[in-house]
Amino acid sequence: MDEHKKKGSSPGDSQCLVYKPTASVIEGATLKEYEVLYQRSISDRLGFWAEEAQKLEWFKGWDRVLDDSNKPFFKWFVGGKTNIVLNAIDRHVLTWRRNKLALIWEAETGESRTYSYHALNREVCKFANILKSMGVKKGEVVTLYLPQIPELTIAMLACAKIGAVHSVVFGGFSVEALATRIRDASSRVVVTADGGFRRGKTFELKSIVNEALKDSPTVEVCITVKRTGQPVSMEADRDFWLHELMALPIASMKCETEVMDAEDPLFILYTSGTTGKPKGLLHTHGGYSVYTATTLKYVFDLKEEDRYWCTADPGWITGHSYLVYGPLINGATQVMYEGAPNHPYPNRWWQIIEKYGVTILYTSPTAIRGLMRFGEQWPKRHDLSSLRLLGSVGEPINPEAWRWYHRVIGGERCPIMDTWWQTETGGFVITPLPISPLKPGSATRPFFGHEVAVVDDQGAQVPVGSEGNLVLKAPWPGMARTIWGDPERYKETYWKTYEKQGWYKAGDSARMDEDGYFWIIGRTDDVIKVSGHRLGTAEIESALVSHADVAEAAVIGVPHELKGHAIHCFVLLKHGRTGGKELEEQLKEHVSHQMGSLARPEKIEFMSVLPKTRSGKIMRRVLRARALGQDVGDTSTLEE
Ligand code: 7RM
Repeated sequence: MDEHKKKGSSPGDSQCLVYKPTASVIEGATLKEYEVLYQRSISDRLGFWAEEAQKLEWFKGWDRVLDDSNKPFFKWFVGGKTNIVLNAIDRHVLTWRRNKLALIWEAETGESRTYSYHALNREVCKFANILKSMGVKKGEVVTLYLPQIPELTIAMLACAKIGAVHSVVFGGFSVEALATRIRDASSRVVVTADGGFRRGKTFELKSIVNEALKDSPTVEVCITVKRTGQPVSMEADRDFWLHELMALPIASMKCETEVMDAEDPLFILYTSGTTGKPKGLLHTHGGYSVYTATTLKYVFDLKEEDRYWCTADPGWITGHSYLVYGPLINGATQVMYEGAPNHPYPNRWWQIIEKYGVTILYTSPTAIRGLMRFGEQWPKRHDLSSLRLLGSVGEPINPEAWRWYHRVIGGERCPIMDTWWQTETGGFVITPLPISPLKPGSATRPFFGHEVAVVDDQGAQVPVGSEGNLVLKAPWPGMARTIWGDPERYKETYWKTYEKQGWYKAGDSARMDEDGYFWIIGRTDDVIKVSGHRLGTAEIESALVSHADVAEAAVIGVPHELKGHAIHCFVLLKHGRTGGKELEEQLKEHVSHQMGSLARPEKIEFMSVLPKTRSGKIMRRVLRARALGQDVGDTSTLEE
């Protein structure tokens, strides 16, 4: 056994080895005093965060680090004035970093572009001036629906710069999902592209926007990026091509960064919850800047000379925090790639690492499992020796995938940062640091400033090794402040269960082992992680019910080897309709069209009755047990 692998313990994995950091990792790490700093961050939480916040630029310093007078609506750095763009761009272009590469973008097509901090600033200013010329005001929500191209990053920064609030809708979502989000945010302006490229084909965006806009009365302006050149229909006085606007004198390269209160909204990002419509989680300029910058710096030990690559799409929180804001605030050089990992061949990612000398790779278990399937020969053909750190996010990583990632991609020298966090947390919460001893499948221990526990429904700590609810005991700067337009729901969803204790309920179940390491099991609500994408059963169900033949539907997630979880649907047809192969296909197509192909059901079962409680709630637990061939459990509340 290698020196750095020691036998350890973990629930459910008797073969568990503990991977100690190699000498070179310890040597290179900025931070070696984890215990000391962690203890300090707990005993003087506000002092710790104030010290980190001081490393950033502020137009004006804060009066109070934390205002907790109106729990759970916490405020951070109260009285402080900043703008995330002040830290992500403005402060860099005043130094030598103006000529440093901020972004290296490559597309599946092989096309590539690079932006220095200076060039990024220029594009952001121009875009910001275009938004202003369209009448975009501070505090107004602009919806962005774009493929993974630099214009998405630029549009996000342009909104932030002028104090507008961006709402990015993942380009993989479709008509209904988009329309719901535009309506909830009451957006007046939408930014999109004609389409995008994936797996050698083009996909449509503008035509989906056009369809969604029929149901979105608030939208007055739609700006479109010409990406694929596919024909699209443009409406006079509403639709504008970005490149035409960029050529106008209004798109000047000079634009002042708006002075924002630390607590002013930066963005909303919709995410799925237990029931009903998706929740627009709100993040703010001050706390979110401090949190994303600090977590990324420590966890990935980010250095000036790194080439950092986060494979996430900016349409998800991982993209917001660790592809757009975190890396830019830290002045990093990063790679952004548009396309599938295995197109045209399964070596696409390994080729990019070699070509650009990537030093840090941050991706998802789904991607790793998918690439692992093609065998070691694909990564073996490339020189991956530039890599020094790896990351994983989105779902629990199974130990087998972890070991493959560690051995084949990381050459046994790169520690894996398995980062547990959520759209709601804004950034990492449970995560290793490069110097942490690692256990494959565990996100290890809480980040600085966090106290995390596994408790029962009453809030009592469960015994070591037992399953329970994951709670966060103290506020942190990156926390979502509210749900857009629905503060009650924010309170209800996250803070109600442990109101007495004042703890945040994460909605995950977990175990803690005797070393204080956390093992995430999965969601306790009706959220499904499909290939790391967060989907709600409710939205898929309403897509199904919008089909003319469907009376009722229930959706569950079942374990899937590659995707983590897959979508299974149980459908009750309207009187007189009969199910069959053809209708099953039709319904799958219907959900894809309404929601996006990521929500395409794996399986549809036609039922004559759905299990319900006497009060009429569908018992998904019963369906799940049935689908997995398990004991159905207590069904005393089940109606006949
Ligand atoms: C970052 C992100 C949040 C949910 C969360 C968990 C699951 C995320 C991990 C993980 C085990 C991880 N935001 N999750 N990271 N489970 N290990 N390292 O994914 O809002 O889209 O989803 O994802 O269930 O509650 S998210």
